[in-house]
Amino acid sequence: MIGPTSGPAFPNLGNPAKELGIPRESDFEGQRNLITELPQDRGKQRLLEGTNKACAPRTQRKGAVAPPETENLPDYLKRFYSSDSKIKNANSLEVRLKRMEGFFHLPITGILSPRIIEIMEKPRCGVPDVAEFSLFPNHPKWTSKVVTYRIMSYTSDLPHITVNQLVAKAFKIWSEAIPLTFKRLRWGTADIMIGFARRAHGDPYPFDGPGATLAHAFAPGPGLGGDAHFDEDERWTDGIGIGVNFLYVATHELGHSLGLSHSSDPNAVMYPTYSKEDSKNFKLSQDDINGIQLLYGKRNDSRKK
Ligand SMILES: [Ca+2]
Ligand SMILES: [Zn+2]
Ligand SMILES: [Zn+2]
Repeated sequence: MIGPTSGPAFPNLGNPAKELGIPRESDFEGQRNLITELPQDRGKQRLLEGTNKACAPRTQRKGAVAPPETENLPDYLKRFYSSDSKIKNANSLEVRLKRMEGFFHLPITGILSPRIIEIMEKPRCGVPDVAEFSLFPNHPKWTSKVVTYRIMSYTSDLPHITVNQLVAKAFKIWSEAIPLTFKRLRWGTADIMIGFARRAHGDPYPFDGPGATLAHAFAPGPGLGGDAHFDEDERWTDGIGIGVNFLYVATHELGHSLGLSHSSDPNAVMYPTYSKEDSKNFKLSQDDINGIQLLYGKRNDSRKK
C-alpha cells in the first residue's frame, strides 16, 4: 500500500524503479532478501507477492487450452487473494478461494470450480484483487490538479510515438471524467513514471515472462507511488496487430496510478483480467466513472468529450 502514511519499508527502491530500462540482478537479489525479511511490507502496496515460484521455469508449456497447472493455483491465490491475518485460518487456501469467489460474485463454496479455473487461466494485472494492504484503505490520491508523468522506457513492439500517443490517450480517457490535467515531462522525476521492463526491474515484483501478469501499477504516493510498469515479455499492440492491447492495459494501470483498485464488474476497465474482446473499442464503464469521481469529483466541462 502506497500512501501518505507509507513507512519506509523499501528505502532502497525509489531510484532503481526510476531506471526501468536497466534491470539489475544485484538490486533484485537485495530486494528479494528484503522481502523475506519484511513479510509484512505494510508500507507498500502488495503486488506480486511470492514471485519466486512464478519466476521458476515451467516444467511444461502453458497453452490456452491446456489443463490448469494445479500446483500454480495456490500460488495464484497467494498472490492475488492475500488474506486478512486477523481472521482465523486466514491463510488457508479454502479461505482465499472463498475470497476469490466473493470478489467475482460466484457461489461461495471454497472448492475449485471450472469457472474459477477459467478466471485463473486468463492473463491479468499484477495488482491483487483482495489483500490486506492493497485495498487502498486510506484512499490515496493526487492532491495537485496537475499530475505529471514521464515515459522512462519503451517497448520494442511499437514505435515510440505510438506509445506516447496511446499513453496520452489513456490519460485523456480518465481526465474526461475528472478535473485533473496530466502533463508529460521529458526528464526529471514525474509523479507517474511509466516504463516497460522484463523480469526483475527494480521493485519487489519481478515480471513473469510471456503471459500471466501483464503489468502492474502503484497507488498515488511518493517514490514508486503512481508508477506503472508493463511487462516487455508481452507482445504489445496498438489494437491493429496481434498481441495485448496497450491502450486498454495502460488505461487500467493508470486507474491504479490514480487510486482505483480492482472492480468485480466485468464491464469495468478496472476488472483484473484481460481479454482481447473487452479491449476492443472499450470505454470507461459507469463503475469506473463512479470510482474515479468518488476520488476526484466531476469535471465541470464533462460534456466536452
Ligand atoms: Ca507476463
Ligand atoms: Zn489492475
Ligand atoms: Zn514493477
